[in-house]
Amino acid sequence: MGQKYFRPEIECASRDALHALQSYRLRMLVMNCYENLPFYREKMDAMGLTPGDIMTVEDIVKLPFTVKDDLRDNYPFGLFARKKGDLVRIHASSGTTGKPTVVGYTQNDLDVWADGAARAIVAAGGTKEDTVHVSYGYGLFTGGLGLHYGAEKLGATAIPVSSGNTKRQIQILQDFGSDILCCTPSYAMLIGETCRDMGIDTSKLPLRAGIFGAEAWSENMRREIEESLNIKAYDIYGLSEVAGPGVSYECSEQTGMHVCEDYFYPEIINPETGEVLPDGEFGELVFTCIGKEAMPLMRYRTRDICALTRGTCACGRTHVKMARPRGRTDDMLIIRGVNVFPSQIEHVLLELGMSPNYQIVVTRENNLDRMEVQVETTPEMFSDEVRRIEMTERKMASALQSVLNVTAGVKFVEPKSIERSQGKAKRVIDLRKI
Ligand code: DLL
Repeated sequence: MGQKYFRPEIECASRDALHALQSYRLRMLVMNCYENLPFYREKMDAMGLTPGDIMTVEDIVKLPFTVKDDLRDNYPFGLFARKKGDLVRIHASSGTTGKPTVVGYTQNDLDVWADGAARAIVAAGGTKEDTVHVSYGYGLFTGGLGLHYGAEKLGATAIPVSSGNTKRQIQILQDFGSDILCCTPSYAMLIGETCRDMGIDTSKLPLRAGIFGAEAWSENMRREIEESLNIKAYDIYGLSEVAGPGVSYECSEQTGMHVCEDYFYPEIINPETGEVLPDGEFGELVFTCIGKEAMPLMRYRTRDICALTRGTCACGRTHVKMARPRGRTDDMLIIRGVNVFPSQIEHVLLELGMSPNYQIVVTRENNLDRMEVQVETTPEMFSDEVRRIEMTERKMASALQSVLNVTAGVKFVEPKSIERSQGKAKRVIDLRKI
């Protein structure tokens, strides 16, 4: 019988105990920010706030927000609340535009992060007896080292494979008998596809679970991965600004991801007004790093669109759950004035039994936006006559129109013609010159 929790006293703590811990840690965070970061001291002074005004977590709404541009404006180390000698690691995330965001960690910060990742592995059924195959990239990206240290903290055996060389990944899965695979969901799909091409019967592999995150994925994609790799697939969420993977994770119930809210205090806000939204409503996810020393962000706006739900989970954990992020406020496409999220398109494709390998190409012709969804044909469709394929394209276009409220062209492309990703998939090619 495996273990159920990594730290039961925290993961299943009473709400009162959590409230007291969060309030205490919030007070510490505010003092740390006020004393060590001119950026926050100036903001608080301008708002007429002193550290003494923040006593319990309910007071968090008085604090200022932090946005990604604040990190860029203070590039590289301006938001570090500890001197260089106290840091033991630096990560950075490149993002799509501008300077990277840089994050520093003390040893305590790394322990906090590894604790979250270890909780995630245990929640996915992992134990110290297991071998954890880590195919997230190692390097400035937090995926590889995050799961790696989580596995070691648990006492499991980490295999630092990193991403790439898919055939070698499969060889290691076979020869080393990995129990748990950690990578992006799009890379898990590619590993499954490559196993099939190589004629490998995945039911013969010891692999039994996967911990997939770092990008948005859907329930349908979960089913595809579970089938092709013959495993149970779990979601994991995190972001480098806040720590890395393990900020939240799925348990056996798979009805949302438990946030490690003893370290990362979550809120959902209306992205336009900044007002806090009630549980269950979708809005922008915000985190306050109440467990961290070197980069203790206050109310960091993640841009992820998400909702929170409370109540003790059937798994026994008491920590709040976050829904799968629906997309990001910044990867939302605006097509002829209509907001479109790649995840909505993916949902429609998979509902109709199409390939999960797709790309969205946006162009502008005569001042009018045009969106084309390119989807790979499946091997079965390949033998279909042209007329049938055209009919399917029309059926998909009409399903997309009714979900998105905007017209999208659909074009089938040959199997394997859309570039596969070994990290985060690139779904949108926006060729508009605006
Ligand atoms: O992606 C950390 C990570 C590594 C998480 C491995 C999970 C597994 P960043 O590169 O800073 O960090 O990107 C963070 O990725 O704000 C979300 O938009 C997205 N993201 C991360 N996990 C999920 C998930 C890592 N499970 C950004 N579902 C976040 C949807 C996710 N989006």
